[in-house]
Amino acid sequence: MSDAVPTHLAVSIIMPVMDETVSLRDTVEIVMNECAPDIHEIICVVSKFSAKESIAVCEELAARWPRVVWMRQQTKPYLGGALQDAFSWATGSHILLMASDLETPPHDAQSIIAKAKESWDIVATTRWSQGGSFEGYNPVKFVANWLFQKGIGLLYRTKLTDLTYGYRIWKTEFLRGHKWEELRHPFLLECLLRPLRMGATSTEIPVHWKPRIEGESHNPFWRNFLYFRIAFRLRFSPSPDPTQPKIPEVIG
Ligand SMILES: Nc1nc2c(ncn2[C@@H]2O[C@H](COP(=O)(O)OP(=O)(O)OP(=O)(O)O)[C@@H](O)[C@H]2O)c(=O)[nH]1
Ligand SMILES: [Mg+2]
Repeated sequence: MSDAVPTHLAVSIIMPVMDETVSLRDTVEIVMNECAPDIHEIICVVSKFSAKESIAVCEELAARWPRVVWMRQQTKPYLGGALQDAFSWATGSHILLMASDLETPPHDAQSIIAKAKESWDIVATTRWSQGGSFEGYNPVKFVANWLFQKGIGLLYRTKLTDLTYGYRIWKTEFLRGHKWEELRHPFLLECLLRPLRMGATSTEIPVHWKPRIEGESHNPFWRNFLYFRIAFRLRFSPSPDPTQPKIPEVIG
């Protein structure tokens, strides 16, 4: 770790948007109020299926912060496709991924960025340890999620405890040069596992998860089983770079 803590980062915040309005506006207002000096840009990624009310809010926010907030339509399909596109558009030194449905509590962005200044390659968040928690989470999903985190965490020998939660920051270089495979929600796992396989250092901070207050999830429960596919495929495929350890010796 480097000793010198930088005063400011240049963070590209990526927010995928489908049917959020109030939640999207709250999210952007909170991060602009609390993290503005570290924000290089906020990219609102919309799809051709995004609600016109949501697109109107993106336009309103872009007009309010013209050199910071911008909106662009994804070219690849689904959530994973939107994120693959946005990762390639981002020009900041760091990429912070968060949702626009308030399920990634925006007041925590400040602590995530502060932690990233300590020079970690990845700062993830966790609902599962150190005081992280859930409120109103489906009980079946809760148990399934716990089992998945424990199992896949062991398989990858990582100390990170919430591998599927899409609220984290990376040094941008760790999201470059990958041949991404997942187009749907399992991309949230793939974009963590591939950098870890490159040897990225990582840590996590606890957050409290609350369900969205508007719009709906775009991930039906049965599709969560698809997370296993990328987890196993990556674990047992050859390391991308033979000079890098397949599984980092020490993580976090
Ligand atoms: N641009 C774009 N945004 C999406 C797409 N799918 C989901 N999103 C947005 O991405 C964020 C996360 O999606 P959700 O469907 O809520 O997924 P989640 O909360 O991670 O998953 P669950 O807990 O399984 O519901 C939300 O703000 C969605 O509006 C998509 O295909 N394109
Ligand atoms: Mg959500």
